[in-house]
Amino acid sequence: MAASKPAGKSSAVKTSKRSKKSAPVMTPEEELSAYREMLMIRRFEEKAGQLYGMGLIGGFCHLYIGQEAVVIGMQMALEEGDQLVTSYRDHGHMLAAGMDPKEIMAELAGKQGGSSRGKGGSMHMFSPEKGFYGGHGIVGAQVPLGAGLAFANQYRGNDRVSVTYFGEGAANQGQVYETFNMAALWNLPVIFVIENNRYAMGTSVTRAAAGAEELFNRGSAYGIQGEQVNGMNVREVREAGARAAALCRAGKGPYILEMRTYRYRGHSMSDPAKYRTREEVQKMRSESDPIDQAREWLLGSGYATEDSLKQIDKEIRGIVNEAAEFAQIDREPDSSELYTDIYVEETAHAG
Ligand SMILES: Cc1ncc(C[n+]2csc(CCOP(=O)(O)OP(=O)(O)O)c2C)c(N)n1
Repeated sequence: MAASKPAGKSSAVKTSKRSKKSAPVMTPEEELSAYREMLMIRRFEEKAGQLYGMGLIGGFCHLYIGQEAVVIGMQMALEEGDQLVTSYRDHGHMLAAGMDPKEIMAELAGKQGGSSRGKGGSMHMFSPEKGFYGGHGIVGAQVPLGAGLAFANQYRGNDRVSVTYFGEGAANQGQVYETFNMAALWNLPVIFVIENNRYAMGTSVTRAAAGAEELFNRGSAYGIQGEQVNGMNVREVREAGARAAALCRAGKGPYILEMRTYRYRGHSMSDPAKYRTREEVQKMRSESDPIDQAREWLLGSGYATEDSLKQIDKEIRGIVNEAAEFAQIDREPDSSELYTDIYVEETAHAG
């Protein structure tokens, strides 16, 4: 753990690596629910990858496979009315927030039943009613937005917490530090979740980030506490998330959680991934997979059987297949939609 000097208003800024703590507890129901939700993201993303390969999804598409425990653990730590905002690697966050898989898949395929009526695609979906504020393609741009949500909550005097997700690559962006400054100055109830999946597009974190081993410590100059979390373990994520949310609700925000995680697939759909070995990916999959860990716990403790887990998988595949079918048969947006929901000069389409 790096020694961090007291800074700003905090008399003692505590930053730490907590991954080695004793295993946090979840009830069997919670464990089963976490398993189901993570599997939903995994199967959804696998299907999205297939549809992309078939040419049914165009443009950018960034899959979340491998990182499922982060958003599910965090979501389990939140309460109704809390909010989240993230980058373009956003399908898992939308599912975790409770958005309809059909709407998400249809949006990926550019269809009118999509959540942005087929005009936003993978990186631009929103659902304020579910607390999901996007889906942003500009690296780091969602970070000030997340602090803005927190400011609004504080201003309104409600008890809400906003969770702002960004990658370890985005953690090098200047606007992140402007945001840290304001968030700390005003004690905003925001949790900054750095999803450290080790690679920003094609660059390893160790090549691009100074102090790559301790990104949780990046807020210490502003007096922001942080900790490192095993982001491959949904229990540890949930426990850390609950701790961070409680601090924020007690007026002691902001807080940084650095989730150590891993993406199994390429950065986007066309990525030769020459920056890492197949063996590295295989090792993570076989030794740290978040869904396998939950599965083993459920089987080992007798709260599930091979058959009951197969049944869950079958149900989830059914939901995902239905979403994929809908995305294929639904219509493209009408051409009259070209000029709705966008900023456009009135004369731009005349004549
Ligand atoms: C301001 C800006 N610069 C560059 C890009 C191109 N770009 C898209 S994703 C990405 C890597 C970001 O990596 P990270 O923040 O670690 O997130 P991850 O993709 O690993 O989830 C880059 C450089 C962009 N979209 N926006």
